[in-house]
Amino acid sequence: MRKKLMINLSLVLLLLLTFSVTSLAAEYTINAGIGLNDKSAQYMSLEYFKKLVEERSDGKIEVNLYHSSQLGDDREMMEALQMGTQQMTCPSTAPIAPFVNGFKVFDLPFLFPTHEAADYVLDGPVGQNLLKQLEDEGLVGLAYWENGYRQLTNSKRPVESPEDVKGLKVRTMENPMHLAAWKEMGANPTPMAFGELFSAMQQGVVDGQENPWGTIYLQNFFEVQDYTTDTGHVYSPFVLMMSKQFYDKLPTDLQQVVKVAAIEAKHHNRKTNRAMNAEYLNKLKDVMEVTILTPEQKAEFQKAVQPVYDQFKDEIGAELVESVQQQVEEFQAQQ
Ligand code: TK8
Repeated sequence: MRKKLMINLSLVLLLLLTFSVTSLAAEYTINAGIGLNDKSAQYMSLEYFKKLVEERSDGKIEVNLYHSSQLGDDREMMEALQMGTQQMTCPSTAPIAPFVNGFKVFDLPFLFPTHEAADYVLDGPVGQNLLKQLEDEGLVGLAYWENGYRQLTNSKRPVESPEDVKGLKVRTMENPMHLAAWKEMGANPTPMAFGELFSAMQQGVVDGQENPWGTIYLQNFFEVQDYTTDTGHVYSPFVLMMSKQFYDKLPTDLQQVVKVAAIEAKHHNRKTNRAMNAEYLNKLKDVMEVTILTPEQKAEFQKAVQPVYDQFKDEIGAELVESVQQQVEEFQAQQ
């Protein structure tokens, strides 16, 4: 009995020692928050980022992950980074627009014809220059990750044309481009933080929303939405970003560890997200009425939202809009 007690005691001591050594080794703590839950590709890629950073910093940096808006909504988390009370987040570009106006360009409808065209522009000079502009706002843009093509869901009726959208109360991200696009189709759009969305649909405050297939499935939106349509009306990038206050405190070698891990996790994220979105569209066919638009039907949506370009071109910056469109054409010509 006495021997057994001694063994248990030494085990507890060993555990305490290990824990204290690990926490002692961490000189820097990154608290990273996102809005999606821990089944999302975004969270899986953050786990991969965490692994790379903790290993390559020899434990000098520890990364704590918080999902499902535990640390606040996208805007609140970006403000926390500016204040230095949180170290990382990964919002869609849409809520970034109030911080750096140029990010609005990525929320122009039907801007990117393919994932690869999006990668080409985001990883090219235009996308990278916008990331650089975040630094004036106390944010360090590390890499573009992927949210994906946004698809409409609703609880009222199948949607095959812009006509079917008329009168639908559609939740949008807090971004004027999204509001304008749905107004052009005759919907009643309501901007709302992601964390409030599920209960708003459940209570009928909104009839519908739009997000990639992975989000629609993994956040259980199908429990409160009966119909979905592959509108694919906007390609949403995520921006993995860090508090500049925190980043500037890191020694150069650890800044490099973070930057390289963000890029490696970007490739992991795009690959995982694309595979998951294809898989979850199939799963949604078992739980929702899925409308797959013909090319002619999709062209009707593109035509309906075209006025958004004229409405916002000057506000975004005509030169920026034209350079992105030119880069897309350049990429398409190489295919
Ligand atoms: C999650 C959001 C979400 C976005 C939205 O934090 O708000 O609908 O698509 O992914 O960023």
